[in-house]
Amino acid sequence: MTTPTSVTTIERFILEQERLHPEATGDLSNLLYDICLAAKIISRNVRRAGLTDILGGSTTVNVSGDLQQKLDLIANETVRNSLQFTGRVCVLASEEDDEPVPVPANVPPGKYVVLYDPLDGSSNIDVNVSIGTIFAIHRRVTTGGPGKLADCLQAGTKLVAAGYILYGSSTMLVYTTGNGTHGFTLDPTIGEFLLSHPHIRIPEVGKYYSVNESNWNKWSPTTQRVVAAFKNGDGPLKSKNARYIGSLVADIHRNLISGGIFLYPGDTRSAQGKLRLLYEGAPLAFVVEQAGGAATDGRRRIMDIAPADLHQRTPLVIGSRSDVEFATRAMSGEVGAA
Ligand code: FDP
Repeated sequence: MTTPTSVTTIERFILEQERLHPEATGDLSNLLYDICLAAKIISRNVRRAGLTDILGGSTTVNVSGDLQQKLDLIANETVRNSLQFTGRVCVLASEEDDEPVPVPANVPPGKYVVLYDPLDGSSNIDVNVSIGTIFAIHRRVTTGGPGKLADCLQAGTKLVAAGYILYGSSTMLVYTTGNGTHGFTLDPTIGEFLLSHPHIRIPEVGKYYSVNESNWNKWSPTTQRVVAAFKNGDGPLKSKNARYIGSLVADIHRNLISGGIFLYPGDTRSAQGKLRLLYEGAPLAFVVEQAGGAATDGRRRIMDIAPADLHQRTPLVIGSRSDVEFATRAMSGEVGAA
């Protein structure tokens, strides 16, 4: 752990993890460093956002219908430019782009595929509330030439690594390669991510429930009963405190550390809810499961869902295992929630 003369940088940690896999070529380690670089650049821009002319909505609307803000566009390009020239990746897919972006023709396509949400929680940018970047790494499944859509359309169970960067009161990078979930805090004085939260374990039962309750009238009676149970208690289930930032990475991170359940269910506007399976649901499910939590769409484990579409949405129920199991049992009709 960290002492005044010894710190565990993310580089040292990634290298130690790599040594557990003698067959590793180092490409994944280097890809994770590339992501760290993008994280530091985005973090710098976020920290200076009020000072430079990068706040405010731009005129474009992304494929999911959200107003893209300038910082979203900058973050999108920052991740792409940090990853596409190294020969480690064959294709990138971003929540902000309509189609997958193969690496440039003059770059040898690598064996990894990266899907990312460059700046999640964009409605919070202008008001100085925490936002985040989410990333998901798969191994390529097609052969020859640039990466293709099929490389991107893989279930969460195939993920090699996933994580997020939270631009909060400090900047944190939290990730998993399937060997636990680990958190690093950016020390701005030395420009390094330092291991601050090794082996994160989410409490089995959470103290928070996080949901946009203004959607209450748009929910099914079952969803209403589940949320009411978290709010008021239900038999052995104790009532919880509400916390909802409306910035997914921040909501997930708080619940990961303190324990809680986050829900973005389907409603009368969208049966599949709002969040995207490939850029949000699956990578966050991997992180939370590796910390001992759970994630479902109200019926199925998120990690098991085979995607059919790059930008497909999914209802999301994620967090402390016991709470997710309660909600999922109720939503899949096995037991009543109230
Ligand atoms: P935003 O629209 O601000 O980009 O996926 C996008 C997201 O934020 C998530 O970060 C957040 O959890 C959710 O949408 C908030 O949606 P509501 O405003 O409908 O609650």
